[in-house]
Amino acid sequence: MSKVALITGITGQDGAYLAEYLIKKGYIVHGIKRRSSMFNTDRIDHLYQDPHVENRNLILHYGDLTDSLNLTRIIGEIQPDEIYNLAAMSHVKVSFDTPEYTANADGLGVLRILEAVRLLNLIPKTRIYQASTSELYGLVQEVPQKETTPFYPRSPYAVAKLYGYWITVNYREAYKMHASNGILFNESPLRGETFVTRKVTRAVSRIALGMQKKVYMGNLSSKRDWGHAKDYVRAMYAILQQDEPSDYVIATGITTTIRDFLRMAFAEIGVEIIFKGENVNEVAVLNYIDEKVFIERVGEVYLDNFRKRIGDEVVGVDPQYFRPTEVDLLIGDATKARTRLGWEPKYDLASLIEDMMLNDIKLMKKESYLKEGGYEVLNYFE
Ligand code: G4F
Repeated sequence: MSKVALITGITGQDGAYLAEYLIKKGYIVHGIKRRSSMFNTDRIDHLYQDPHVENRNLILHYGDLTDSLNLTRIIGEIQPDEIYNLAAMSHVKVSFDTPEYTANADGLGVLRILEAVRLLNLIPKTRIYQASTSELYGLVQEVPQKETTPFYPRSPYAVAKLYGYWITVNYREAYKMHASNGILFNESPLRGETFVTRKVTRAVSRIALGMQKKVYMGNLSSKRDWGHAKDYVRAMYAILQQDEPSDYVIATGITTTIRDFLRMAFAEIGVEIIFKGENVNEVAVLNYIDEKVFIERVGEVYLDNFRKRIGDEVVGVDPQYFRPTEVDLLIGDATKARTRLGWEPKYDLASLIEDMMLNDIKLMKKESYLKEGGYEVLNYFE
């Protein structure tokens, strides 16, 4: 008999990679997606099966973490062996604009799932993974951050996730549930376009192809520990296969500034940028092109136009992207996951950026065919 998994947030970055991973392992995967007037299943379209197909291994349900009746009905109907709660309002900056919704979905949503499992008498059967986050460490109290590092959340998002973390621990202790937290630090080519890594790889690709002149960023000095979501979903699965539930940090142990991420993304296409100025007046200028690498990664037809841009500003700072309270430094210590789960990441930051850039150059080329030529100053990114 195949095992049954339920993934909330299946249409997100981690949900898509996890669904693919579990299907390959022979699971029947159920996913909850929110109703939208637009299609929102791009990331899992390659896994989609028509409802008329027999013995489907991917089944989607409409639902929302703010609707306990809906969650309880779905969990009751499918009786999952494993629940991965990945759904959330996950944008830190947006959480300052929508704090109440964020608290409801990211905090109380976790409680709704735990209570549904308890009330349906599924505790002996169902194991629960809660997607906790490195943002819990916020104003960091220890470097690097591990499972025992005290939390200090710095956004409505992180405060809501703090509730999610502790209610998971509480239900584990109170009701002997197999419920665990993964405290993750991760990115990928499937990352939403408004998160910083994807915003950068999209913008660098567009600048290389002549579709955009410049990108405006927020705080260039904050540091993040970025790993590949493909590696991280393996850890989620491993956490639920342990005999005992527990909480784990999943991270690479390397931290990098946003400024250096920009340098590395440009370097991926053979371009050197130089940063000048300070604070809101900081800019990055195109300094040098390694034409062989540019031709290989982007294409010869784009080189002449790009050459003319040496000396141009390609990065600027716009304070609208600053956060009322910032998380300056995140760097995780995943020793517990490495020793207990045997988890090791396959990607480092360079190979993550390479994967993201290759993907975005391909995507943006497709997009540019749909537009007329010429530069546009576009700044519709978050
Ligand atoms: O990419 P970010 O928006 O991600 P953040 O805030 O670290 O949170 C993300 O990762 C967490 C896991 O580690 C998740 F829990 C969370 O749900 C979310 O997925 O911002 C990263 C850093 C911040 O310091 C931000 O101020 O980049 C800085 N930044 C600088 N310029 C920018 C920009 N962030 C965004 N989104 N856009 C900018 O232009």
